[in-house]
Amino acid sequence: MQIVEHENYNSPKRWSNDIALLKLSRSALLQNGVGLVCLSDDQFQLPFTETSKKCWTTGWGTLSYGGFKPIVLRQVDLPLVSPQRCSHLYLTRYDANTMICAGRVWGGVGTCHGDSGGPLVCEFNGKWYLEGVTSWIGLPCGTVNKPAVFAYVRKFKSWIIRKMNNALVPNIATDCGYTIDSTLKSPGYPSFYPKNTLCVYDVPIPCDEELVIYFIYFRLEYIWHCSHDYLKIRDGRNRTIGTFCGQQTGRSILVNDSIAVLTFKTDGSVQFNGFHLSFSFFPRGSATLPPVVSPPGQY
Ligand SMILES: [Ca+2]
Repeated sequence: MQIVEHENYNSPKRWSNDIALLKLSRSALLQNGVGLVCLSDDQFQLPFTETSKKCWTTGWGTLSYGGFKPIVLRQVDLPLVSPQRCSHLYLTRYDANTMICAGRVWGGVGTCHGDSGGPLVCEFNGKWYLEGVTSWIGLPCGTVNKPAVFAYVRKFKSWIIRKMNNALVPNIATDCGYTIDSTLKSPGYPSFYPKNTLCVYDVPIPCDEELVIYFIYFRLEYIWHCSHDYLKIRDGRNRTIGTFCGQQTGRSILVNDSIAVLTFKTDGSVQFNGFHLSFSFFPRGSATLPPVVSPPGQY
């Protein structure tokens, strides 16, 4: 696992930029209790003024100030608190560029010790979006006019995407090709790819979108079951979408998940020119794949 901390954590104020990314060494298994949330989206307006519209936070933190921790995950709905109001309540401690506040005026509910790092999610059009990461709260927790403060995910979106895109560079071998304008070329392309290569590329797929990988050019050594050289495409649930070798130029592959993982492996003999792929993103359910005529060597 890799931890990507924010470079400006605790600056300019205490707990400013209180956010980090975890890159898992393998994909999480999505199942009961483990799911995905959409990254906040600027097309939806945050409900600072709609007191009827609540956002929710969850956590394993203490049930009262200095109290016990729960044995089940707890959740509570909280109205957002406007930046003006939060700035008024917390004065010098509040950093409008990196913090967002939520809580009821009279307190009684909210975050407390042990909840930090948990989510603040809001619903738009029937989907849940991550808008905050639990950071700190005025003590004692749950008192009047002490809203919970969260890392302001919207303000970190470009930072998150930048850090995630850095993950698009291969995470095992070096000299594994590179990306330009949403395309990926095999190492050495258009010349022969090297022998005994293993490259793994992660392609993050935005929420509510699906990915079409188009093989602009594709030529690997062809052998039954692609056991010598291959490009394997898997999704975030570790399901294999396809393992490809031989001549596959013109093929399109659809990935409907949060990430596509591409593994390129070559053996010690017989090289070809490799591949040049392009990545296109479409709203989920809207991509159409052109038919491929008599594809050789795909399993
Ligand atoms: Ca080979």
